[in-house]
Amino acid sequence: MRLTSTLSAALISVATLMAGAGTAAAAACSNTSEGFEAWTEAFKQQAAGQGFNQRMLDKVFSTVNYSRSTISADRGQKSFKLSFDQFMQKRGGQTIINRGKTMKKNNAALFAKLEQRYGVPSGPLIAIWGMETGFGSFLGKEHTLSAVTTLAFDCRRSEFFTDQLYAALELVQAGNLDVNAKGAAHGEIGQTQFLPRNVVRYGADGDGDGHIDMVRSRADALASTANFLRGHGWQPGAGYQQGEPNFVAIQGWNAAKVYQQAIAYIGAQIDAQ
Ligand SMILES: [Ca+2]
Repeated sequence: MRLTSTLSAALISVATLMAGAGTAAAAACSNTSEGFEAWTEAFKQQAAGQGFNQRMLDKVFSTVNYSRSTISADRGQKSFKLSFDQFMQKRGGQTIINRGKTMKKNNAALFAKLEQRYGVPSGPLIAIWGMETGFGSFLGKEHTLSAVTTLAFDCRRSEFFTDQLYAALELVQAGNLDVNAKGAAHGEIGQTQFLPRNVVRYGADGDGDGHIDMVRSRADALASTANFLRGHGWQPGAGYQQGEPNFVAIQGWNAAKVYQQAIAYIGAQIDAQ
């Protein structure tokens, strides 16, 4: 999931934060690493004031460092300008379709259960899983809590990522995020790359062990993805190609048109099996 997909969520989160503001204002954001320690100290106090466990906060922030690679990834973001064919080529669309069919076969019981529970067939779930992380094979190398804290401190989208940081703390406190977990450069978590707030909102315990583990549990990651689509208006039994009702839910996943088209196309190839 890329950031552009969460614009409306960002606006809501900012509004929520503004509504809850008036409490201790966080220390000033910065466009360099200068002041990071002071900012995290102020943030810790603010979070403690909101009821987060002090020992948990101490543990989390003892692992957090300013992430230059996150900032460099953030500054280097480019918009999608590829045609659909170029995009499929670049992302290895045909390989995802081929491997996806095998994944469908090998996880038939799981996908049957997800379709029954959420009304979402395996195709789009497998398309997302394949495109985001190669079916869980590359989750990213950034320390998630450092990435999110760095972007909360950085001025460019400080409010949005401050809300993501609060969501990450909620996940840690609930035992749903390991403090050492690694993921993508903007703090996207696990096999289908959810931002922390989306794990809080849509995270689902697909394997029934009492926790939501987006990193190690494919059942949890895929159940959460199905729940995300359902939460974005998925209608069981309706189509998901462009112009059909469920394409709207796919648009909620990623704002880039070629990405949406790729999910619909790859999904249809897999569902046709
Ligand atoms: Ca679980």
